[in-house]
Amino acid sequence: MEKRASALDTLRSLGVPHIETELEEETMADATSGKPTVLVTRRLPDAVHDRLMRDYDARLNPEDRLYTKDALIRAAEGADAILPCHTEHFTEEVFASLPKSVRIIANFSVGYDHVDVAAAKKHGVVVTNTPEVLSDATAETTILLMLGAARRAGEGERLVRSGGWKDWSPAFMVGRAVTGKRLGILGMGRVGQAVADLARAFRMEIHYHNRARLSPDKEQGAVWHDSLNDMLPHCDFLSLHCNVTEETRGIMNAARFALLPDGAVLVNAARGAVVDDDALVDALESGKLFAAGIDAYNNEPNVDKRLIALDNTFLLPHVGSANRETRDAMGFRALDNLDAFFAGREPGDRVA
Ligand code: 8YV
Repeated sequence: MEKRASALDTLRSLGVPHIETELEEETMADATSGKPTVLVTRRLPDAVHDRLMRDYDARLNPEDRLYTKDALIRAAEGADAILPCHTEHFTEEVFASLPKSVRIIANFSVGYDHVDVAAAKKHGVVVTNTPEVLSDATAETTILLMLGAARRAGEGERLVRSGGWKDWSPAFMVGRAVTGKRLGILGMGRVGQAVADLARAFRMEIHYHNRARLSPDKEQGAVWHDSLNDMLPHCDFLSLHCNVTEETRGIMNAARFALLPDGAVLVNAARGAVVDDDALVDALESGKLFAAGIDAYNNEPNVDKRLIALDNTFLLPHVGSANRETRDAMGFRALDNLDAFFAGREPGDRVA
């Protein structure tokens, strides 16, 4: 009991948020057991939570509030690991201030552009991600965005809900066909390939740009372009699935939108950072793009107001992987990585 009180006092004095909540019991565990302590930044799916609580001493965030940088650093005091999402940013500055006790960051995400990998290496912190398990979910979302943008689903939904739907005619709310059109995929990794699989059901002609050409069994007849600029004129639909790197940041700029056929549709379920928003808005306003379906934005969750104001955008709130099965699998994958690390093995999904 004494130990419990002093641990709570320590955490309070460090300014760790949520300490007055029902989580005191769980927060306490790390002061009393020999299990590794994991700071979990966001609320996890129930099944993942249960496994976490069984195997680790967890510091949780029951209110699921976004940590500020300073609160995150304070909350990590004495923790052995952090299990964050893409909502927390691990910059050089954060790594420099993180307690030395933190030896691994096991992300609950496949994307890790929120982590400065070079800084992690410099500070000797291992970083893992959760590949594979969310490819199908993200591909489903991509098809949803493609159809939603092409068939004006957002506009139609808003019209019905607002009570503004008054009439019907053959000219009413006409969109673009998806079936049989050309789909360009930028980044033909696991998600890009899963999107191509689904798009084949729409008899789409698949083009892709990737650093390396895929083997014929993976390519399945898709047309490889060794340069993005060469691919763009062939894209009635362009879907982005590349990682954010110095090379791909803002890769869809004004010059590249200009290379698309008139009336093309852009889909982004990857990261906002690969698109230059000014160029995107211009292309949507001018009609160069018929529409855009977007799930990932610059400066999330503060979506560019110009994208919100446009009728020809179909917008989702970064829900690419948001189904129960996938979120469970992502959490288990993050825990597998922690388990391996604390058992002295190499985590399967190590990226730094
Ligand atoms: C995740 C994603 O849900 O895994 C990713 O990279 O973009 C999403 O689908 C999210 O990032 C969880 O942190």
